Amino acid sequence: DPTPVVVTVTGAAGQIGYALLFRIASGAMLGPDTPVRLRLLEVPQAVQAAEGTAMELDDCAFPLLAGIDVLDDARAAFDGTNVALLVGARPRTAGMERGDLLSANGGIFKPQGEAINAGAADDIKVLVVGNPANTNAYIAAAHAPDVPKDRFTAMTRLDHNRALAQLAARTGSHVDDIRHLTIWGNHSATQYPDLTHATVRGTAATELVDPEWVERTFIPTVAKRGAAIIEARGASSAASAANAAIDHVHTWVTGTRADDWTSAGVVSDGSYGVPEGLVSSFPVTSTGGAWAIVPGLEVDEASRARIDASVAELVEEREAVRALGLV
Ligand code: NAX
Repeated sequence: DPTPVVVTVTGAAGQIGYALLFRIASGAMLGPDTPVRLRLLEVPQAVQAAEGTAMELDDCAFPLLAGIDVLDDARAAFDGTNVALLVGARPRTAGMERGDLLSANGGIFKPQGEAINAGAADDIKVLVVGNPANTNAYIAAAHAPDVPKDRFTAMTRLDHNRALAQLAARTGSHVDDIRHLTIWGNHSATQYPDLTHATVRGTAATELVDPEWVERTFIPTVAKRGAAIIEARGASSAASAANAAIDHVHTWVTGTRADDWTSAGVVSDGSYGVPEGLVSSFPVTSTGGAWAIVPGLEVDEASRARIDASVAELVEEREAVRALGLV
């Protein structure tokens, strides 16, 4: 039997955790031939709830599930980890200043970065879901100097999938007919869902939809979808977020299809004018377990302005965490 892949999920007792763990254990993330060993990391007060989820995982009798540990210690949780899904974060509460939000998350992602640095497996892959995801990934990476920077990623796959769904609905096509959509920048309302390179069944998307729909409907609908879900459901997106996390890691491990790319927050190498070192969303391909930013795309003037605006927000967040001494 192959050695199980160790998958650590933080925030395991939360709502995304509940939607995520069963799919990982069923093989949806790493495939039907890869056994997994789950490590659930929670804060002490939520360990009991995570143990309840572990009981339910046992009760599924998943053939691929090699074992489950529930832990409240980051060092133990990331020891030997191959895939880390950092979901647990401090949410912004009413009236909270950005500095307080970043400080609270620095208090989570700094020690987790250190624990990954200390004990994770050599092939560690990290996906940060917990918000502010890009900057949390930046903080974790900064505290893991021995881990290659390209192993730290932030999730914009949910935004990507939302953009696919909106464009498919508008063009009367199926999501699988669409290629080359991109989410640029921060996983926030400033993100830029870009269809200037997208095709629908081989036809340029820009020939199928009018610019006014793109500006007034497509971009804001994708960027504000999280708020719309909260409004409708009375709770933030959980199953779709978990699904996107599964998609992100699955693509990372198995690769993108030949004629397409996807979107992920990765550490910038300076491409497209995004300052080196920032964790920003780009069009990316995955081959052999490594992401690469798609090179050489033409960026029109309107796209340039939108990318710059979202990247400016990332720069501000980086300055704020520097000023707070978090990196
Ligand atoms: P919940 O509040 O349901 O769960 C969060 C869990 O994290 C809680 O059980 C909490 O005890 C745990 N936690 C807090 N600090 C921890 C620590 N230091 N170590 C381990 N666990 C810790 O939130 P949920 O709805 O599951 O959302 C989780 C995060 O995902 C939030 O930050 C949310 O903003 C973010 N999201 C990110 C998305 C993305 O596309 N990148 C989309 C969905 C979601 O909004």
